[in-house]
Amino acid sequence: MLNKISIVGLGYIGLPTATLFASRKRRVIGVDVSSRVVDTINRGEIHIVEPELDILVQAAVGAGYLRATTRAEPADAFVIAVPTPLTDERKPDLSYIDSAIMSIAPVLAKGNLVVLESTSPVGTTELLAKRLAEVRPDLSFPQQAGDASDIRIAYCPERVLPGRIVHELVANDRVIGGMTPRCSEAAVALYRLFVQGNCIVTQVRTAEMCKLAENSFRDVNIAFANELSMICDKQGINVWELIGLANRHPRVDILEPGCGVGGHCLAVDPWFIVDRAPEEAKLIRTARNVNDAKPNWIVQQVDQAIAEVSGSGVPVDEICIACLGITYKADIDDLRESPALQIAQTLALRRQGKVLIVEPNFQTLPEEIDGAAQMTQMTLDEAVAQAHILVLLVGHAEFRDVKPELNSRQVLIDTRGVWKGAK
Ligand code: SAJ
Repeated sequence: MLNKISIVGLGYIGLPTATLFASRKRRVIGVDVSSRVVDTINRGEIHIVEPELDILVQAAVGAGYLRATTRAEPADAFVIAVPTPLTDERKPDLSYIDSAIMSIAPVLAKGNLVVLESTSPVGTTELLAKRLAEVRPDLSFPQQAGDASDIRIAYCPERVLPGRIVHELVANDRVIGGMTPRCSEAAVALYRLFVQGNCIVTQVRTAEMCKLAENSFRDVNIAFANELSMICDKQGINVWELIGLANRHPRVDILEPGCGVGGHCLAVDPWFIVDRAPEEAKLIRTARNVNDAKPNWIVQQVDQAIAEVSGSGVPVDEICIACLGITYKADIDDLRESPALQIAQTLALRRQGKVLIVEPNFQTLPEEIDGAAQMTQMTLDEAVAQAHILVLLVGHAEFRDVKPELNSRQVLIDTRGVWKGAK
């Protein structure tokens, strides 16, 4: 029976997931530690930016299927979708999962299903089951009772792309890793309520590793492209032309170099594999280090451009640098772990007042990044008119098709190859 579903963690994944269960006319209790988030949702509004989500939340709350609260309540199924960040030592921080588990433990009842969605190191779901068994000795769990357990437990990662979350939650295949076959069955029944993709059953650890492998695969391939870009720069080769030619091979698909890897996924998840297999995860660790070193390499490129411009007679302290784009990837307004922002802030802190920001996805710069480093936001045309050096950091649509006319004394550093082919 899946009449009442509780989603613990109402962020980028939990809230869309809650609205999709609500759209299937299930009573959904959204649980979040933030009363601001809870109050926003109960007003039928949203606290994150994601296309279509505001309409879904308004409909779900308006129809009485979705209600948010800060305290867990009994339900037939619980989905844990809380953050799993890294500590400063690049270790997985599982404290949010532990808090979420402790919040639902008192309301668990025989026959309930608990699904962990948060991206987690391999073995986390079994730890979760162990913790629940410790605090609820009156209930039996899969590690003790196998298929006859009172509580069913599974791991089910999400693989949605920010900006397309609602569509991909419905359309993408889901990997379902139950701790026992009956745990998997229960989890498949839950996701079949809205998933139109395939629900593929596997072992719980395989499901945990699948998510990490997907993102590590992408991070390693981006690192290859970034390393290639630094090699080609040294050897006077246009890396964009090179990649275009190499990708004409029917079985080669080199990804795009950039100014680094941002977001709360690729920059984080591979470290979960490294943490559990430090000796074996050599390539995965190296790829992370290559991608994390790219922003500094871009700053060095800017330093070379400053020397070039000052050599043409412009006093160094008058040299103006325009950073085009500061979000973590194109056409979104998300700054999480953004290498472009890291570069802009590094330059601004070193060149007080001489760094311009062109960021079409923000009307005004968020205060947490504006005051400290004296960055001035303006339009692309204004920046082109004033800047001696233009650094294209993010391939926003606003930049992609129209390469601005630069004069012979201006220097362009295009870290995304956006204007390689523009007219
Ligand atoms: N990037 C490059 N070159 C590329 C592709 C990406 O430099 O060729 C950079 C982007 O600029 C960005 C970063 O990598 O800074 C990550 O971009 P992304 O396109 O991988 O997107 P994310 O991180 O928002 O989403 C990823 C997706 N994972 C995969 O594509 C394997 C998404 O499906 C996951 O659900 C998401 O991580 C997640 O939540 O884990």
